[in-house]
Amino acid sequence: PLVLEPLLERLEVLESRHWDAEPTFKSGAQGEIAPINKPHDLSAEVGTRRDALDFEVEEAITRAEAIQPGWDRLGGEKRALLLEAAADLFEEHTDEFLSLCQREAGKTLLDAVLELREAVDFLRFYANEARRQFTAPIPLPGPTGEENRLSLHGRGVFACISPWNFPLAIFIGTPAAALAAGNTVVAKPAEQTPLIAALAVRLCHEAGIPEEAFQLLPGAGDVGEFITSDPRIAGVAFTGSTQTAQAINRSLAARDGPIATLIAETGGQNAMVVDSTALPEQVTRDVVASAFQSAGQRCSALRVLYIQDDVYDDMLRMIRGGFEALTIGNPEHLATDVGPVIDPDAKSSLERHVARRKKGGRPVWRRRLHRGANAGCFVAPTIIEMDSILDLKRENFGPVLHVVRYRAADLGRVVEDINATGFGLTLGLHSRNDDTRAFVEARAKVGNFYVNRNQIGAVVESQPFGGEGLSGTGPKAGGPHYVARFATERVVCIDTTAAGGNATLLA
Ligand code: UN1
Repeated sequence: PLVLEPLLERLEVLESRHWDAEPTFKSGAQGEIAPINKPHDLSAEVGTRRDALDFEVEEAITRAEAIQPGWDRLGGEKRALLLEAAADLFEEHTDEFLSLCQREAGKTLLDAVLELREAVDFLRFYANEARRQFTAPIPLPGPTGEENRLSLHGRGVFACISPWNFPLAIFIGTPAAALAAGNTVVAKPAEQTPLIAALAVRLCHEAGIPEEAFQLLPGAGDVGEFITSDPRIAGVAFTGSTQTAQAINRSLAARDGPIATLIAETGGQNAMVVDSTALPEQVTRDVVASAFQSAGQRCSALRVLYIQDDVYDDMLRMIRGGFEALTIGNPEHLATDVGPVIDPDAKSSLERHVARRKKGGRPVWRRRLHRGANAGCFVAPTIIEMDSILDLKRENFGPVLHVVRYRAADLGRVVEDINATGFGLTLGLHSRNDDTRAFVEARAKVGNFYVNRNQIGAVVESQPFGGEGLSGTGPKAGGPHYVARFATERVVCIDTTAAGGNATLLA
């Protein structure tokens, strides 16, 4: 159980610890060292990152390829036990993970706790999937004298490339699925958050997963490009922007070698529709959480809120009340609701977006930032009125909510416009009318549809997560089909008659 007082004391002790991230396979060469600073205080160094050099990437893939057949032959049960041992170690190191979530990624304590929970859930869920789908072959029908069975196996070496917004949960989630399926993994964490990834990999090795089977390759986009251009990579699991996923897809297509699998979970332009039957207090709570928790830095986060015109003014007034009550500041303080965005680039891109919208002349509400906010990457939470979701040309990954007024008779158009963005990740609906729910549910092209609740925080196994179209390839992380997508299928057909099939035919 999480007991707050001793935990806060431990976090204080860990405040001065310096961390580092290096490639698992080290050549002894001197690579460049980059500092990792707190997003909320750019003058405070949390640790350092040493990027993988090209020949270290090549050697890592060689080692991962050499051990992969043995890892596959180990079978689902043994791989499950190792992943579960890693989950246990993650829980034992709760304080270190929470400290790194806060200091390296700028997460609030609430978000840090949820992050670790999700990481552990992924490890345990995929361990069970290894047991369920990778232990005994599935018998298939056939005539008497013939035995047919289908089994699942690893494809080879998987590259797992993960984002900074879930530096632990997604960093460990895709490798856990790939490993469960009998692949070995080279993992490149986001350049902003390699330290928590390095701790995760170290604990996996301590749990008994061989070093060659799961290797860390820190670095920026160039390291990722070098990894995915290697023809020995059998598959890529990527979470991040739609543009990067498209670039990886092109790079995989351009290689000579096996036709690689791409599993991508990308951006969104997520909407919520609130009609006149919705309960205002509930809407307020869920809108504020969906748009501003995690400083809006979730691909599931709410970006465009449609409110029916009859209730528009009252509903917006209440939402603005909830918005004004948010505490913005240092994520290491217990009272903080909204911390920083990840880095100066993220901040300036959001500021440019808000400035352009302000020029448009429609109302814009912004929270005032705390004293000292300039030392870090803080973006004032913002609400902007506009006319349609189609006015947005791209995803704005931060604490910015757009609000649109609609008439009940136009609900069909609203859903069409949301679909027309081409993204299809999350959609929220607040309505007490079952016909409205059925209408929207039947038309919305999204991966995750949430009714009368917030639209973030999908739980492993209960709400498998992932979108369609510009939002990703599927299948859903934390769902029953995910691990199988990392695998290849093999069918064995045995003639069990004494003489063999051909002899029978010839007789
Ligand atoms: C992401 O933000 O990259 O449901 C995906 C949620 C999370 C989203 C993860 N599972 O909020």
